[in-house]
Amino acid sequence: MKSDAAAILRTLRAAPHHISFADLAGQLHLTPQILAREIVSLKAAGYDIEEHPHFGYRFLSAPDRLIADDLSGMLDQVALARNLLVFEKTGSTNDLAAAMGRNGEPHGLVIFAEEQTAGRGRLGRRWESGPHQGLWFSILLRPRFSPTFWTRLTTWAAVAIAGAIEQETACNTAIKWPNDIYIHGKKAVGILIEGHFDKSQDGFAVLGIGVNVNHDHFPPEIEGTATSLKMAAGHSFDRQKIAAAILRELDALYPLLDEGFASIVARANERSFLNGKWIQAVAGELITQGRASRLDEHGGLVLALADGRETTISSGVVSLIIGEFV
Ligand code: BT5
Repeated sequence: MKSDAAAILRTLRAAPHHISFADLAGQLHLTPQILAREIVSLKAAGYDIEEHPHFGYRFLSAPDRLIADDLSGMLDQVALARNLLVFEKTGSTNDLAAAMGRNGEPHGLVIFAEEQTAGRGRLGRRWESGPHQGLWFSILLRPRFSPTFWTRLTTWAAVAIAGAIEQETACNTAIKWPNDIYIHGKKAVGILIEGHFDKSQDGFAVLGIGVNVNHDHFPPEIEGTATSLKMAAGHSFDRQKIAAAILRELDALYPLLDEGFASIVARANERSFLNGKWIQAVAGELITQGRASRLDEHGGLVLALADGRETTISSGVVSLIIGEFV
């Protein structure tokens, strides 16, 4: 897509009503011939643009494809999405972003793939990322703050993504510590943060995000635990709009990672799926059982143990304990 087309889309999307041919051409400094030609190409690419004989143009819908220029056009001023790429198919977007990070790519690279053949979760677990149904993307971050605070990234990401999804879908979202977003008790989003440190250069982090958007069903292994925005809301969504909302919210909350993290933790506590529930956390060899009470100021999960003591876990795989606590 050329920049004229991206500018036309940006203006049409932002217009509350129809916009006349003359106004659109004037605002974008396009000749009538170029404007007419670009509109024809956009329609041929699957954009639904109404042409009213008196009122002019109105944006109706985008094709169900991620288009880098269009998405970038929706993210003006979003530093986190400085450079945005879309691949039709790749192994894992986290691997692509890491490879570009090792080559010195600066902060704010976003890589989407319409399909991942080796999408992964934590501990090498598989992440189901079929074509054109979800948002599978990774963001390259070069935080300016000390790596000791990098553990904050998961809480920041979860709060921003949960908030953006709630705004766009009107579905209630809950954060299942540390890295899942649940809707109606099932997982709709997974987050995977990987830190990369190399003696020869500053370190960087890759934030991987998987959002189930328009799935109608899932493979048998996860059908009991996974959901999509469509399954939760009862209708499908424009994936680009959801992606843009998530990137905007991540960008807006990014400064709070450094100063103001307490407000992110407060939001995470408000949305916590686990608070008040009996859980078992497994971190390497260590297994801890207790009642999740809150997130602490670093985003760690505070557990009340059966003997009355408290302990905090900073990472791990958490499952609910159903039935009596022992
Ligand atoms: C996660 O891991 O939830 C992190 C997932 C991150 C995926 C993104 S997509 C873009 C980027 N590129 C990548 O390669 N990864 C990131 P974890 O907490 O370990 O959860 C994994 C578990 O979730 C699996 O073992 C399944 O049980 C379940 N699962 C797999 N695919 C799922 C899906 N699409 N929706 C819901 N649950 C799923």
